Amino acid sequence: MENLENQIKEVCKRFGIEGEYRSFEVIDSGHINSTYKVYFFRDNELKDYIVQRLNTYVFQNPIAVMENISTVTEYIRAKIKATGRTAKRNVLHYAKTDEGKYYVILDDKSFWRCCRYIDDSVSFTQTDDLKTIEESGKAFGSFLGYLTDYPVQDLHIVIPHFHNTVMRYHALKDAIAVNAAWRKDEVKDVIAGYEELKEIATKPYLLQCEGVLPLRVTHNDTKTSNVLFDAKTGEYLAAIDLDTVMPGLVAFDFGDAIRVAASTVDEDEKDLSKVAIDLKKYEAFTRGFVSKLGGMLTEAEKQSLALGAVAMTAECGARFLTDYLNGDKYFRIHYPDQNLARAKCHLTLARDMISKLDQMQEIVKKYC
Ligand code: GN1
Ligand code: MG
Repeated sequence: MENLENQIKEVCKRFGIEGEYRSFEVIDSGHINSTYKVYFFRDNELKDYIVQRLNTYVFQNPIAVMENISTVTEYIRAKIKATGRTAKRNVLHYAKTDEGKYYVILDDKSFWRCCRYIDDSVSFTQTDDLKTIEESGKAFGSFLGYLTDYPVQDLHIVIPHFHNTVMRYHALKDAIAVNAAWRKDEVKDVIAGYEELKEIATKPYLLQCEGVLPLRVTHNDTKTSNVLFDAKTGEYLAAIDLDTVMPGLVAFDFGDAIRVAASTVDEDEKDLSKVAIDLKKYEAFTRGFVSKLGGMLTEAEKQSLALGAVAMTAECGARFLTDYLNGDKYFRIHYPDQNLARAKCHLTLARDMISKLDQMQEIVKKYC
C-alpha cells in the first residue's frame, strides 16, 4: 500500500497537481483498471481527483486509448460550449503533463492518467429508481448524439473485435478446447445454454457485416456505473469510462446498458429465480436514450435495439464464461467462482429477454 501511495503521489506530481497531498481511497467498481480517488488540500479546501492505472493486459496500446479519449472529450466540450453552456460538469477533463501528454508512465512501466473529480456527482452500480434509469438513458443517448458527426474512421481500434459476437463465440470455443483451468466438465449445462443463444446473439453483428446497420462512434461499455449524476437533482451529468470509445453499433450501446439498467439483479446474482428483465426499467431507459438521439436512427437501427439487449447480454455472459474457463485472467473477481456466477446470471437474463422480445420491440416503437 505504501508503494502504491508513493506511485499515486508521483503520478500527481508529474501531472502538476498543486497543493498538499492528503490521502487516497480505492474505487472498486470496475472490472479492468485500478481506480483511486485522491485528495489534495489547496486554497483552504479539499480538491479531489480520479487517478487510474490502466490495465495494459487488456489495453495493449494505452496511448491510443488516451488519444481517443482526449479527442472525443475535446469534441464534446466544444459542442457544449458552442451552446453557451459551461462543460465543466458534463464531460471528463483529463490532466496533461508539462510535455502535453495525457498519461504518465512510471519506472515499473505502469501507465497512469488523471482527471478532476466532477463536483457533487454520484454513480450507481444498480438502481431501482426509474427516474435515475431514464437519466442514464439520456446520458448515453446524448453521448451518441454529440458524436454523431465525429469521423468514425479517425478513432483507434483499441480492442480489435470488441463487440464482434461471432469472434467472442470462437474465443469461448477455444477456451472449452484448451480447458486451461480444468473447469469444463462442471459447466457443461452453462456451455450448452450459451450454444443455444448463439444464433440470436450474433444477429446484430452479422447485420453490421452486411452493411444493414451503420458503424457509428459508440461508447461500448454502457453499464449504469459509467454514468455520473448530479448528487442534488439526480439528473445525468456525463457518460464516463471512455476507454472503449470506438466504431460500433447503437444496438450495442443500448443493449449493453439494458443488460445492467433493466435487470432485476446485480451482474453476479446467484439466486437465478430472481433474475429477469424488468420492462418498466427497460421502458424508462429507452425513453431517456431515444429522447437524445433526435432523428439520427435509421429504421434498421430502431428495429435492432431490443435485439441488441439479447446480444449484449449473451455476449457479455459468454465472455465471463470464457474467462472462467481460462482461469480468470481478464475480469477482476472478488471471490473464486464469480465469473461463473456472472455467466449463469447472464444466461438466465438473456433467456428472459428472448421470452419478452415482442414487448421490448413494442416499447422501442412507442418512443422512436
Ligand atoms: C468491463 O471496466 P468495466 O468494469 O467498465 C468490460 C466490459 C464489460 C464489463 C462487464 C474493456 O467493464 O466490456 O461489459 O466489464 N470492459 C472491457 O461488467 O473489457
Ligand atoms: Mg470500462
